[in-house]
Amino acid sequence: MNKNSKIALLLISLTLLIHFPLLVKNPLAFAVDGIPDPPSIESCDIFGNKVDNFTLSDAVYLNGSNLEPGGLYYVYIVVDYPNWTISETHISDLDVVEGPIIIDVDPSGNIENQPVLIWQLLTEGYYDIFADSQTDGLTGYYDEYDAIDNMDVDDAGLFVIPEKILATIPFLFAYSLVLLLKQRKSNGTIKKNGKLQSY
Ligand SMILES: [Ca+2]
Ligand SMILES: [Ca+2]
Ligand SMILES: [Ca+2]
Repeated sequence: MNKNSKIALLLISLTLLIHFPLLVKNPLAFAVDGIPDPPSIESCDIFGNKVDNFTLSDAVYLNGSNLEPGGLYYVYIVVDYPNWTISETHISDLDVVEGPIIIDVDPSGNIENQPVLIWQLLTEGYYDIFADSQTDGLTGYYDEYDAIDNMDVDDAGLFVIPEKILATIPFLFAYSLVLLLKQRKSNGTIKKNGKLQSY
């Protein structure tokens, strides 16, 4: 390859490098233009930080976005449901543990005064959250106007465990680490004066 060809190749490469992000981004930007993001809800703490693992003494709060502006929703905490299907899943398919909690949506599509408290006096288990629009779509059915909190922890939107288990996890981890180090030490060898010696 002569010098000019190399320079040409370099220029083409640089041009592609500079424009590649635009080439990738533009079709996507075009595809999503005008299509609003789907309604969304998420379990969180009192400060609005996303939380998926709770203990029995915690309280569950909810954040929401892209909901129907000015709309009204019924929110349910349900036992983790694996088969959410648009237009098919009905409230009678779900094991409701809390709700309906009535929430209002502000003009921006967020839950009014979020985060809002949706569950106290928790019980152990894996759960999803279902926000069923009462002002759009089919009430009682999960449809495209609704939002669910799902698939954060395995298949569930959140889970609740006793404090004891949560406090035990760091202890068990530290204990396992000590055992592991002890094991390695008792099986280990060191190099001393060029020879491998057990210690
Ligand atoms: Ca609905
Ligand atoms: Ca689920
Ligand atoms: Ca969640």
